[in-house]
Amino acid sequence: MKSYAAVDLGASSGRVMVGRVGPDTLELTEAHRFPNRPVRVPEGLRWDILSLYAGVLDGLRAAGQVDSVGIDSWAVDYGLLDADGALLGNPVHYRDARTEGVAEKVWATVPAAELYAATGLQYAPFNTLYQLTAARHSAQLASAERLLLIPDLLTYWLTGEAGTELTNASTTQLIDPRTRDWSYDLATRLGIDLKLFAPLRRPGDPAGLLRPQVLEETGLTGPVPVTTVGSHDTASAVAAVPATGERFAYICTGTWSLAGLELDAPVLTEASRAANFTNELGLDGTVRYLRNIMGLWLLQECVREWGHPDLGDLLSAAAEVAPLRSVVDAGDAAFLAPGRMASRIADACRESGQPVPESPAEVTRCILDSLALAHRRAVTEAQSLAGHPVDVVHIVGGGTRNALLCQLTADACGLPVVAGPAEAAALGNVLVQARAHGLVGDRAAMRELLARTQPLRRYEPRGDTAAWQAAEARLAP
Ligand code: LFR
Repeated sequence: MKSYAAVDLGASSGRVMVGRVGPDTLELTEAHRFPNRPVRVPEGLRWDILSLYAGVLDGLRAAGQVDSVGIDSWAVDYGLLDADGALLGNPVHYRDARTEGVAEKVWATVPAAELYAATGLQYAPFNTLYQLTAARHSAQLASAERLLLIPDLLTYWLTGEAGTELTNASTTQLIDPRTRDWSYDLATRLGIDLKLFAPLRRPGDPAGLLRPQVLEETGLTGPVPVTTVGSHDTASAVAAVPATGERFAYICTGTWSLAGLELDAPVLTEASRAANFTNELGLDGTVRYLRNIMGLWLLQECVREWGHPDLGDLLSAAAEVAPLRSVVDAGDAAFLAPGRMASRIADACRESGQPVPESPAEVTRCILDSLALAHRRAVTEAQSLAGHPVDVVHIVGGGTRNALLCQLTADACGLPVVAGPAEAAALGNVLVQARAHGLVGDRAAMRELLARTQPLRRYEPRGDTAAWQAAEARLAP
């Protein structure tokens, strides 16, 4: 039996989990959880990266002696280092407004269709490519010698070794998903200096040893290796989908819903671009063919506005509200920025001529119906665009704790939903470390171990697909 520490940073909290792995064992316990509180300063919205790093160190101390450490987090964001290796300022939050209007400038040099054909990445204003373009004339970028994506930055602080992990690098929009290497030509045309990036490394690669100072601060006894995992949290979560066959779709739920398929090769067609599906890279050269849906962010923002009422009560009340009364497009980037979420949702309902949800229960029901509808659209369209039919939808991540959302998703998709595990990203992180150290076999063996050891709940679809079709038609442009 071996123990692995999984550092998993989400948009609203970070955690250090300890995974114990053996031939028939996969147990996860939480060593430490800490808030992730972005801060708005005059220049814009920033991540408090030092507080996150302090949380990681506290977590490693609480975890105790482990055989290895792995780090995953949200994607696209980065820190810049100067020639001395020191961090230049707080990393910019992907919800910051600096990328507004930037994509059009990029497309004037490389048209959107060409960009998609080269990178397979969906349009999202926060793709690293657009962030770097927005920062082009900044003093900070001018003095930067190195760019490290968030998990790579934390790994660098822990070990002193710099690398760029591939699954997360694929979200920069600077990677060619066919060669799984940098898109050199594109970077040159767009004036992006690829020398800023440290060499690519892949899940399973060694990423150095905890530095003596880190050992001292955490009370661990060296050597403790850091192992590269699928450092994009969604890559780790997809690795932990407990599927038993190939014909499955997945929805990674949390702040976002990432809904799609695991494929062997990217889908780079014009139809796929028009549907805004992304081809991010997963474990072992797989492609995460998926769509970003706003996810429980919509609800989190409302709950914040309402002064944090009891979530259980709110969901019970939402379950009593008439279904599909009003729906919004949960894929709409208009919901990306924080603030005034309940009234933005109400506005969207009013503008589309639907009843306006008033009470928190009505707004919550509108959000959950809208998410289930967006899940349905993504799962249906992914299958037809990729020519890859499925029999089951796996929901992993925090949303598995929301039984109403899981049931509505089964109803909307007209397919059984298997929900769990909730801590999928941490489990995928642990399993990739265990595999690198020879404890588990291939991806299928990892999934088989998950299916055997993790509590899962199955939701059968409840008829009435016509109601979902009609709701979908209400949102059609
Ligand atoms: C989920 C996630 C998504 C990515 C978004 C922004 O946590 O990593 O996959 O699109 O955050 O980085």
